[in-house]
Amino acid sequence: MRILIVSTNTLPAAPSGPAYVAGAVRQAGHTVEVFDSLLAANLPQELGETLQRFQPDVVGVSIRLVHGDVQDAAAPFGTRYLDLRPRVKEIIDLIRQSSPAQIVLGGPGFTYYARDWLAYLDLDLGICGEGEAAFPQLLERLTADGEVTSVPGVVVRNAGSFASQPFQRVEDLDGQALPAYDLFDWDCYAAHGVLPAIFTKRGCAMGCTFCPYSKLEGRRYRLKSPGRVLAEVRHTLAYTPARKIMFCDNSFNVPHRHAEALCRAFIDQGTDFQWGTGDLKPVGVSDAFCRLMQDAGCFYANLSIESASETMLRRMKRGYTVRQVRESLEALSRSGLPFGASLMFGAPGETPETVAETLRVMADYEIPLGVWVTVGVYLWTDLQDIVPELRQGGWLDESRPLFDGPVYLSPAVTGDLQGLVADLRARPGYTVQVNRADLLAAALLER
Ligand code: B12
Ligand code: SF4
Repeated sequence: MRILIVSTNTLPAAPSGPAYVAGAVRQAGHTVEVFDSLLAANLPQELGETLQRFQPDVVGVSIRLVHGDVQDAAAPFGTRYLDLRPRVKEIIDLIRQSSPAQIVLGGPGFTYYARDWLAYLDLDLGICGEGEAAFPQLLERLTADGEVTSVPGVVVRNAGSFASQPFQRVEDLDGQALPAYDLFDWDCYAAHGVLPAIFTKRGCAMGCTFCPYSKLEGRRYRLKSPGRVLAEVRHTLAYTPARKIMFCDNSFNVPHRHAEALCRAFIDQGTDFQWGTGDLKPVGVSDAFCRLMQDAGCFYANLSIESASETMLRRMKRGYTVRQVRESLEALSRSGLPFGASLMFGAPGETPETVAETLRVMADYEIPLGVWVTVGVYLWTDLQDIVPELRQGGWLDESRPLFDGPVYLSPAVTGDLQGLVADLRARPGYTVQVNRADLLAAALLER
């Protein structure tokens, strides 16, 4: 079959999901092309031309984000909310106008809201969860008898009702196809400041109350071997202009022995590339580990602190203490490694005192690449523990659709949100994103 994979994401990020899925479909014997909306200067024309020329049988549409927030000094609290659903709809409408191909939805943004998406876009087929095995299986069924309802992770919409299968996790990550980064135009990504990204494992043993990932990917780690990660790095860098790659794991350094094994393998093989990670947990970040990362070619790490209040770390079940946050910041500061840090304010239990505790800890350190602060917690799915908790507490109405992107902000910090944001912005190197600032601004006006 002829398969076109379309990435709908229009905020700059590596097309990692589409690349892995494209690789898997190609390995299954199909002819594959990719189209990334991020790079389109004239979306209707370029997508239309691709569809006319390639004549796909199936278009796999990857949905990464549903809601986005971008910096905009003129918007409330300096953050402009983006509802990305109309963009996805525009892409789907363009596909329907130019091609009779079967459309199949997938991606992290689809998994949360599969039924909502199918209804919103008036489509009938999608796959939740990891696509490497399920998407080729679905294509096999489409080629055979069209009976797709037993494919793992499939969601089928038929005359307003839905049938679905639980999704299956890919066990043997080493045995999967390499990400098809060769199909993407990397000079264009470089112009958008986007580096290629690969993942080194799946799973998360932590259980942070605001995050669904230990439930989605499972608490048990599924690790790629160092040899496999190196093969992916080499394959990817063969097609990209920079000698740099990002690891897009949920937490690069957990489990610790895996991160160490990767670094050692990079050193043993004579590192000729640099790598970065947007998610280093403040766990086991010692002088020795920082040195190992540097020797292995690390050019950037973001320490995902989120809070440095003991009360909030416990409440959010982050799995580390303020002491570990401090140890990590100290080791990173001593190492000279360029690093940034991220904080998250406003989860259940947050108060002006817990915010102040966190900021007091942070004030003791210089963070070379700055501190990224997110205010407000998106409520995506019931798989986030705080969602059922907030429903039970009466804060979140059963009937309130999560597809509309509600955001929670602890009432104790809502009172002086203006003051909090102004204080954060005044701190050197701090960047503040207020999630769904439009909602919060409206709620504050109502009071
Ligand atoms: C790494 C990451 C980032 C990095 C990206 C940098 C980089 N180098 O890639 C950074 C830190 C910049 C980032 C930023 C943001 N992120 Co982010 N990020 C992730 C993370 C941890 C991994 C994404 C990834 O690449 N995974 C690896 C790939 C291979 O997996 P995948 O994309 O899921 O693809 C698989 C399946 O989804 C499926 N699939 C994918 N496409 C398709 C297509 C078809 C047809 C099929 C059948 C299947 C399929 O198969 C693939 C292979 O298994 C995810 C959480 C997670 N664990 O997935 C959040 C996640 C994608 N991010 C999220 C968000 C919200 C953001 C931000 C908007 C946060 C913000 N600032 O407000 C920004 C947006 C930035 C942007 N410009 O896009 C959300 C999206 C939620 C949603 N539903 O809208 C996620 C899911 C986390 C969460 N909160 O749950 N992010
Ligand atoms: S926030 Fe990170 S560490 Fe916590 S559960 Fe989610 S993926 Fe795991």
